[in-house]
Amino acid sequence: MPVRDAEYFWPANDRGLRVFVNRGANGIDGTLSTALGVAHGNAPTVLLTGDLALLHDANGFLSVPRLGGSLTIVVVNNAGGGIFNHLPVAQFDPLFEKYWATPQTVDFARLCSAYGVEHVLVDNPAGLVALIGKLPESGVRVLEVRTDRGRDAAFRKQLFAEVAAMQAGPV
Ligand SMILES: Cc1ncc(C[n+]2csc(CCOP(=O)(O)OP(=O)(O)O)c2C)c(N)n1
Ligand SMILES: [Mg+2]
Repeated sequence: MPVRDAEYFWPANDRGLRVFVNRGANGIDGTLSTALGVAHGNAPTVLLTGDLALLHDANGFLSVPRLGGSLTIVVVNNAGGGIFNHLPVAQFDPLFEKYWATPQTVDFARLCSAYGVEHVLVDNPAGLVALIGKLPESGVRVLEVRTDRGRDAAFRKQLFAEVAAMQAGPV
């Protein structure tokens, strides 16, 4: 969902940021490696990613020592695939949780430590804004933001319903 949320909710601006998305055939594979490639030799770069997408390419961290530049990874950790909460099958628990949401309980602090990468657990919006407000010139760090898949999906539905109601109103 992070790429979709950016598409839905990021207001237009004139900051001149360059945006890359790793779509391909919709694969979540290779996301970290792509971001490291984008960051290499370029301006300080931010990767906004889900937890499963990051884990799918965890060994991408092996190329961190060769990175020329900086990458800040913001991982929205909702402990599984939140995108699937938007499918009709989401009503069918416990099969939904096991086979679609695919929950995981990886300790990202320890995963990062294994690769020698800095990790920060960010527990409030202001903290996140402060940490990405000034990007480092070199190195890789992971900023972990924990969220709740079910609550996120319900909140998106509420926002979309409000927008639809505004559009349906008198012009
Ligand atoms: C290689 C590959 N395997 C499986 C999928 C199916 N798939 C699409 S999104 C997704 C889960 C993404 O989870 P996460 O990165 O945690 O993001 P969230 O939906 O929670 O925001 C999966 C498994 C895929 N797109 N590519
Ligand atoms: Mg997720």
